Amino acid sequence: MRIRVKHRLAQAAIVLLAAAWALVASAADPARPKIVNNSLSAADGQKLRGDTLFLTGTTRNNRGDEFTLTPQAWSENAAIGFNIRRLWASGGTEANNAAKLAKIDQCVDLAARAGQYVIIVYGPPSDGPIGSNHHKEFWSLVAARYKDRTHVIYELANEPPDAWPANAGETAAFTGGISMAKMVRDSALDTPIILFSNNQNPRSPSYYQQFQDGYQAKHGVVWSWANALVGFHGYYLASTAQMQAVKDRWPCINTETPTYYRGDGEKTAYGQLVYSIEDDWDETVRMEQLGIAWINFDHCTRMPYGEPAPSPWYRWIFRDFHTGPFADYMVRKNVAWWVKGPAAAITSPENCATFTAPASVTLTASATDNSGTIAKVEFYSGATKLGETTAAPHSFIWNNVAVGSYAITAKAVSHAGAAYTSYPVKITVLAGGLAKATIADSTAGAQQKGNTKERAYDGNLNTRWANDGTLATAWIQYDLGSAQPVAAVKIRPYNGRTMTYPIKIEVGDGLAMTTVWSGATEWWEKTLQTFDVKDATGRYVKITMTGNNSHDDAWLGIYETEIYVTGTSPDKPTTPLTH
Ligand SMILES: [Ca+2]
Ligand SMILES: [Ca+2]
Repeated sequence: MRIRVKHRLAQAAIVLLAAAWALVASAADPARPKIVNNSLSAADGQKLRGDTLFLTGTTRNNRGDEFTLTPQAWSENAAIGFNIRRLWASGGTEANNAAKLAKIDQCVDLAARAGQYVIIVYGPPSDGPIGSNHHKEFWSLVAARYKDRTHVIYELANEPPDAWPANAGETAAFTGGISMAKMVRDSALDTPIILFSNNQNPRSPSYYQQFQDGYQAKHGVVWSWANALVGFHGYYLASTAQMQAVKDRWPCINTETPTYYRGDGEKTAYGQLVYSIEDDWDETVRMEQLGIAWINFDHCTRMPYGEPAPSPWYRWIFRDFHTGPFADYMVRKNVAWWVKGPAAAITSPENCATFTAPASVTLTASATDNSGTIAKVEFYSGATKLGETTAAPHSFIWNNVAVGSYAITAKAVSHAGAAYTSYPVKITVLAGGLAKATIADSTAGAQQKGNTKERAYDGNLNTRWANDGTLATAWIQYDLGSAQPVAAVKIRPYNGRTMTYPIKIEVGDGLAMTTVWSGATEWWEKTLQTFDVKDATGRYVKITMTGNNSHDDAWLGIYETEIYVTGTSPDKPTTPLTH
């Protein structure tokens, strides 16, 4: 008897300890988020912004699902300025909902310790529409469990089949969702609920009106939007006007922001064809401009510019594939939000711009300061200060620039003395008197069917020569018809937006070739890159490209090539090379 009592006391102590521990963790939870301007903000007023972690059944993190259960996964992005993670809690074996609870508990605690909010999302259910079987079971286990955790948000269903535009009968399809929403709301009165995240775009306001009307008809109470939001994704075909129309009427959040490449048929890592929409290819920027909270679909990691990343999806958040790192890009778009203190971006000239000596280059920069005011912007070429401005627009004319290559930066300094140096814009100043040579013929190590070598010099920036997908080193050799004094080479490299790779340029008679430039291509594909090669005379110009660690390496190629020669005549005849 006494032993049993002791045992019971011990059990009670354990329960009390567990309860006390939970209470401590709960006390550290960030305060409830709030709906501000029809979107969701943290208690401190900052818009919710973040990315996604996966609990199970996917390797999308690229660091393994187990990474999600580490403190680092929840803390590292606070440095970026993120304040939320979306936790993908379905996937794997959906039947094991109960087995996931311990992991979700852990994530909820890790989020709180990192000062982060967490969205728990389920879906898509594989066993039917909203509210069926495993889906219903999941929320019956989860809804009440975290109701007192003030940093937790529930997203009822990710892209449920019945929320796809192609599916007709939306009213009928809401039946399960209307029941589920009631169950979750009754179990967690104060927890923000994100309704069914529509794929593609926010649906018409009538879609949500149908939900609201159906909810009231079935349950006899009005659905409250005081702590509920419309969820949507924006992969394609969504317009800013559509999003604005929804936001005007309902609280909303974008729970999957994709990255749009420009409208050139580029495919994402998911194999989706994406389109340029209003030439605003970065969904994040649009969300910022509309004042809508957003969650990137992938896990984002702070990446120093130019550092090889596990996948392009790690990179995107921190760099614009065309115009430098994400930070500078957002400053240019005037939607920077995470930089505490000054920030700056060179807005002109564009990266890889080319000038003719003696050049007069107008340098212009955007500068912002989220926590103070800008005292001055200093312009630099490398470590050399060129000049400074104290008032916007921050513009400075750099005169008499000699032949050479320059890395230009703008350094914003706040009145508090804090400073931020922009990502460099690289420009080239070529000697005067150069003429574009005619490329008469070419040979290549390999070529892909349809992307033949002639396309590398057909005058079209958007047609290309491609390697054959197997040869590790890609090379192409241009024949100028006769020996020419080669002074500079311009190319628009393929894949320049996603990687940089070694390149070698040689000039010679086809047998004896002299290396006139070697180094790495710029991370740039928007325009031609200029290589001010060591002047050398020869009939042939050979470009060799070596891939890095991407599987795309063997498809390296060149969209367009321009070879520039000086006006002087070749000093000796060259024996034609027979192929
Ligand atoms: Ca071309
Ligand atoms: Ca040169």
